[in-house]
Amino acid sequence: MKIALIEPKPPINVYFFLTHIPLLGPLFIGTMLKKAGHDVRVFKEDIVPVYNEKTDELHPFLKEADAVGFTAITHTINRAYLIADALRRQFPGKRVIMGGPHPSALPHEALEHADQVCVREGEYVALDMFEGRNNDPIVYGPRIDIDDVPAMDLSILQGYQNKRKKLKMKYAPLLASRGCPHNCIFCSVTWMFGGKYRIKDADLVMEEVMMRYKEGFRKGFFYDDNFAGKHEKTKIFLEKLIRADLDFTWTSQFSVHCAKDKELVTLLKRAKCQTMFIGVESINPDALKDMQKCQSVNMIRESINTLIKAGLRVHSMFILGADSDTAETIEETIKFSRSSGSATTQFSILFPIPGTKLYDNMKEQNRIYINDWRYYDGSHSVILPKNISPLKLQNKLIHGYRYFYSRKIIHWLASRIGFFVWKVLNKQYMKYIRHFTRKLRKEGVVKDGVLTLKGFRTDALPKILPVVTRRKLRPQVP
Ligand code: B12
Repeated sequence: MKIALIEPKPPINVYFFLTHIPLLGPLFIGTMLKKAGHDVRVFKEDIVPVYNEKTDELHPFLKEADAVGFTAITHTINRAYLIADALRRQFPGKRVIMGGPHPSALPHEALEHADQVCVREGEYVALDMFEGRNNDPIVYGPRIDIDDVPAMDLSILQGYQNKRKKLKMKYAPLLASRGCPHNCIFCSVTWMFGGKYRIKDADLVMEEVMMRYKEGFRKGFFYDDNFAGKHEKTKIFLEKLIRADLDFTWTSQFSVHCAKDKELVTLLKRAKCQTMFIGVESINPDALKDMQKCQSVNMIRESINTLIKAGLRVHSMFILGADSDTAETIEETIKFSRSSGSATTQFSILFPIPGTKLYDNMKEQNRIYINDWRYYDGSHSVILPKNISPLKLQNKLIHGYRYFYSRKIIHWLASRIGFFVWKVLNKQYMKYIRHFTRKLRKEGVVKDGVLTLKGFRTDALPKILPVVTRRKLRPQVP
């Protein structure tokens, strides 16, 4: 069979510098389908576009394919639906299968654009779905044994090498674990992969690192949500990596807890871990509690210090706009981002990912005021924050980046250009939240910068942002 697997491009890409990092779902599933004898091609739309909506033209391989699979997060799901609809319109009867975080959380929504939806992990069910042995509309993927997953075959990823066989992707995609023992209210990982942390056999991970190294990669990105979830097992892998003595630096995500283990920190440095992505989220203790982060402000401060002293680069990630956040606490968090000594930083506005506790809470409290999935990327305010107006929160995000990246001229320039482009692309959105905030203030929903949500009906708000007019924008306040 000819099978195309697609990762749609995001609508507004603020992560342009990381766009060549593919989601691994299509690569894992594609590798298994290829091993079963199918002609599989993975299209990451940032690298190879598959659909031109102006001409309604699909990529030739999609026209020939017997089945087309999509992976999508919430931010990219609208594009997945657009391409799937075009496919089904032009080629009725072509099998369309969806999977990934968003279809897993809202399978019935995805089924309006696909024949089948895979909920959660796909490795054990994808072959039966594509080969037509399992025709259930919603297929629930069981938790897999992570050692069963073969090393990714990158040759199926279209355009990852250019014509001179040079790598277009800078970072080798790698994965050493699945699942996360924590359950932060904004994150869908524990819901998707479970609270039991599964770590891959160190020899298998090492084999994959060597494979990528031989392909020419000199940098790697471990997609793990918590690279050192089981310290002792992680140490076994790190020792193997140190013994191999490769010219290979790498990056991954860690929790602040890892810094308590000095031996682990030393091994990370010796194994050429370069940048550690740390989920700091906030230095407002109440906001940490709101988000169910099991970490204290002291722990955050000490951990970052330890890691920097050990010579590791820290990329700290913050979330602004938890219920206990005010303009003042957000400002403190922003100030901390710089004083912490982090090399780079990332600010996100708290937003409700379908499938998470936060999403359920916000729906129940009727606080979602933008339903258009394209804005669910952490750079837009889509829920009513409690102690700050939406506009102020949005401006804090922009201010945070400007503040952090104002020390080096090159960073200063990049952040100014970045936000200029962002603002141009988001002109309508900014107009909307400006108007919306004014309206909230006028109606008394915002008093002295604080929201009083009693009696406020967000369901009266327009569903699709770009087509709203000022007249239609008015929220109804009884
Ligand atoms: C690497 C990564 C990134 C990379 C870029 C990846 C990319 N190309 O988009 C970077 C760092 C740039 C990034 C950025 C962002 N990310 Co991110 N990221 C991840 C991370 C850590 C790994 C993704 C991955 O490959 N996972 C491993 C694979 C195996 O899992 P999987 O994709 O779910 O696939 C399995 C199943 O879903 C299923 N499946 C998947 N596709 C298909 C298709 C078919 C046909 C079938 C049958 C099955 C199937 O089978 C697969 C194997 O079991 C995940 C967390 C996670 N652990 O998944 C977050 C995650 C995907 N990111 C997330 C988010 C929100 C973002 C951002 C919006 C940033 C933010 N502010 O938080 C941006 C947006 C990026 C963009 N595309 O515009 C959320 C998405 C949730 C959602 N519903 O939207 C996740 C889940 C983390 C979370 N907090 O919950 N991210």
